[in-house]
Amino acid sequence: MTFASPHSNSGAPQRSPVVVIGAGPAGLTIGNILRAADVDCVVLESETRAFIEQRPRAGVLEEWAVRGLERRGLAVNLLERAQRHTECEFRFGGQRYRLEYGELTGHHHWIYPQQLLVTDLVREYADVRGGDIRFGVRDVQLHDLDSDQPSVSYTDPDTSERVLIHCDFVAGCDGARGATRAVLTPDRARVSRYDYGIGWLALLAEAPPSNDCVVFGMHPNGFAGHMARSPEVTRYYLECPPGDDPDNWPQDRVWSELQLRLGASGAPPLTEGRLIEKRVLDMHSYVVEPMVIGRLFLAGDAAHLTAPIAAKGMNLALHDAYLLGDALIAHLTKGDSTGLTGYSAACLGRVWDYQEFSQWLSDIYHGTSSGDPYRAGTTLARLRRLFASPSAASTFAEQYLGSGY
Ligand code: RFL
Repeated sequence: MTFASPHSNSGAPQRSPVVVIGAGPAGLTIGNILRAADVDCVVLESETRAFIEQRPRAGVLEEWAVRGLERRGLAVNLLERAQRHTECEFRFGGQRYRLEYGELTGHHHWIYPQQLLVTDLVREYADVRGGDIRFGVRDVQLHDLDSDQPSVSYTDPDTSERVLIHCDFVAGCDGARGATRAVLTPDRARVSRYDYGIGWLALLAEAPPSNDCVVFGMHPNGFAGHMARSPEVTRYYLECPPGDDPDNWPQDRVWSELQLRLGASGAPPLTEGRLIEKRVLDMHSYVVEPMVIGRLFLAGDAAHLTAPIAAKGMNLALHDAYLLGDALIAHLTKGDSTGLTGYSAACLGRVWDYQEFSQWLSDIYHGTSSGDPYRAGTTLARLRRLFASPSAASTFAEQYLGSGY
């Protein structure tokens, strides 16, 4: 089947070997890899540069992912400014339990807010490597993906004219709600979706971290999480009913519930601050298989969403980007298609591994508040095992760091 839709072109059609849709971590990393090899591409982004440079999301990066950025000359600021984390803390039954995953594995996490990484990647791509990036584009459409002459069209925000770009390949890096969703018809790709049936109130507080590491609180009222982002800003999560209204959570209620769910003997109270983000996430995940549709190669959240349970999404986006960037260069500069042919399978192994770990961790986070005494009992047994059995702790550490894959 050919995915084609009528397109008009107000100006002369343009041409670029690769069109990247979306300037998130995945799209910008691919753009940078291509530019470093002198392969031209156009990055199309629906938001403004200022907006994407300030959009707060992830913050936990795995060591292998940062090494990948470093190898490609993309981690200079990160390595200067990011914090290293080697431990996490579980709180349940009023007690604190420390898991020293750095000691167990020799590996660590990096904490670096996603918007800073995006800022670094845009600057490197557009200002240093001379890459073509077009912000504020509207109504992106993909055409003729099954031919060897695909194209992408969009409406220019300044002239309101349609622009058509012919290319060899399209990199679909436009996240969970982008234009590439329209291509995912059941005859082209299988989308496996998992709904956790719970909500998380995702919060950003103008307050310094209250602990020197990530804290997971398992409380009968629901899960709560604490994650450092910077010396001034901390991310918190509170389990809530799916579809809950953030207005049901005024500042006072948020802080009293966080203090309660994250409270434990010997733990100082949380440092409170103004809430600068408050949104409800209906926790779900999905995986698109295959991640290739004709000449469209999906990467990052466009191909697989991982609920932010185990902080895996941005790491997976970078993994895809490394593989796709290198495979496109091999094809376009040496005629070697091995990487492109194996791309989907090479990504999906890690994707499913991380999906499984997120699901396992979700059971731990939410078992004690499920209202089901049987689930609460097995959850507490798992938690106790994590701190009684060195091999259980090592397995957790390896999966949490993504170092064993
Ligand atoms: P992004 O970052 O969503 O970027 C997609 C880009 O595409 C643009 N776009 C379009 N452009 C053109 N035309 C269209 N039709 C378009 N539609 C969309 C968008 O504006 C955007 O700029 O996808 P990418 O590159 O795949 O990166 C994925 C990550 O952003 C995501 O997985 C993480 O943020 C997930 N995540 C976390 N991942 C981690 O690895 N560690 C974490 O600690 C972590 N914490 C989180 C998270 C996600 C969260 N939210 C938003 C659910 C915490 C939260 C609260």
